[in-house]
Amino acid sequence: MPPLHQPNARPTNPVLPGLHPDPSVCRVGDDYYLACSSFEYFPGIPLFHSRDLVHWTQIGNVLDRPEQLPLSTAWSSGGIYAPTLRHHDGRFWLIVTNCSKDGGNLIVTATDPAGPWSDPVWAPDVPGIDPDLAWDEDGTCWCTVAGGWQVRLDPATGQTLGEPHRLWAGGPDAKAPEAPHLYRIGAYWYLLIAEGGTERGHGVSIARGPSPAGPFEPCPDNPVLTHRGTDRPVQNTGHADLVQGPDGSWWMVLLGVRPGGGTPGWHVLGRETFLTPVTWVDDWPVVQEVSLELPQVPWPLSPGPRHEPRDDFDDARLRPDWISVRDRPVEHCTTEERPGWLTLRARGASLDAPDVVFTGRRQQHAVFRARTLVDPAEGRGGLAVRLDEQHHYAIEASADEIRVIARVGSLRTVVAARPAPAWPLVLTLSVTDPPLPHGPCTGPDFLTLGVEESDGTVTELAGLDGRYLSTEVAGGFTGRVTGMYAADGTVHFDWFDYEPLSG
Ligand code: 6LW
Repeated sequence: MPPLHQPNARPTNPVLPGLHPDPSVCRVGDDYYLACSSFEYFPGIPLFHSRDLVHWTQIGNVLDRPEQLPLSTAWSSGGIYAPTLRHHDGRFWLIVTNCSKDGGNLIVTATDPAGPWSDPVWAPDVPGIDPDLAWDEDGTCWCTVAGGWQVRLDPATGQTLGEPHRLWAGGPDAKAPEAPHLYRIGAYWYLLIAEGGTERGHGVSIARGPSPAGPFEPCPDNPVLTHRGTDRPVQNTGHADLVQGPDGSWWMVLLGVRPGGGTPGWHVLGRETFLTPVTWVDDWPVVQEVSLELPQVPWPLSPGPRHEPRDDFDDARLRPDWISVRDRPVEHCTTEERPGWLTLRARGASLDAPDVVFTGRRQQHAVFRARTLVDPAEGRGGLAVRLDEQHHYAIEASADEIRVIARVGSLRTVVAARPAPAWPLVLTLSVTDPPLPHGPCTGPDFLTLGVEESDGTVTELAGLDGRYLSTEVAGGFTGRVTGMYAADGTVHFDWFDYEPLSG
């Protein structure tokens, strides 16, 4: 099985495929660290390390304790939005919004970015989402949020100091001026923002001024990056952060999507993290268009992480890339009850319930195969591709039956059913290109759900169009997550395979 990035191959964009939006990056010496949004999933905020900006290894999750991450009132595509990660005064600082009734803006710190991260300090008076932290030469901390509002902040207590004031908020009539980041670069303070909304109109604009509080003069070439109205394969480019390499070169990380199929195009992997180089002309950044091929980085590439196709669930702790819906109490998800197996104990009655017991991993490849060995003797559950409560496909096993279930909006149907063969049994999912012929109405991909017979052959029970599990159909901010769930009783899983078939 190839690693996600072939160490010796030419590196490709996205540098973090799959549901990894709103990247925020900082460098400490030769090491880069990057954090992303995680919405309704627990643990929250995947944290990555890299030596070359191209190969990223997940070293943990910033919010990995239930008391840091109350998500019970977070709707799907609510929860954790848009972190800013910075290193200041010997510590890592991360500010982020938990968009839920029990949430708000919060700050956590760590000396080791792999954790542990502190308990949250809540900042209730920060006036919006997408908070940024920047410190000036006097040590004053400035917090800037979506809409161009800014307030001074004591990041140790979360207390705001003084009244919020409005800075620059993009071009006239700009939709959604958000994702601000403030930097001191050379003689100026720069305010980088996203505008146009996170859909096809997304873009990146910038302004500069003499102080962190402005006044800000917009760049005459705004937007400095947008793919709106182009036929480039990467779309929705925006929500960016800047970082300088040790050699003085500048780089932008940003989110983008890869729509597939006919018109209007559907993206299924969520918003992904891309990398693109930046040069400076007249003290304004010039951002290279984002391609699927990376320009050569001016340093040797590191080997990059190896991703084994199989998780045997032999470790007591789950790998950091496993995510669960809203929480993961040990009574409902554990590898210790039946050693070498993942045991899921149902709570919500199905994948449609907000308290579903589901643990999965982000879909990171256009074409892949997943398999799991399930023991449904004490319950009902199986293998699912989830976008949210209303958009998922699943193959579900009970002691006597196997069913394929499709939920699309308010429509829920059992697509196929058959008696269960002897269990434990292997459930399979393959995601492939849509069948030929391709036309303007062809979907982005095709999902086949089936069961492995004792001789290893796969009996396909259903094939379903992938468009219904796309962001353009489901709405929201996330992407597909593939994994295991329990809908009733207790279900055990011996292993889970995720094998990219290309990409
Ligand atoms: C985030 C906003 C955005 O708050 O999407 O693309 C929102 N940008 O900045 C959720 O990820």
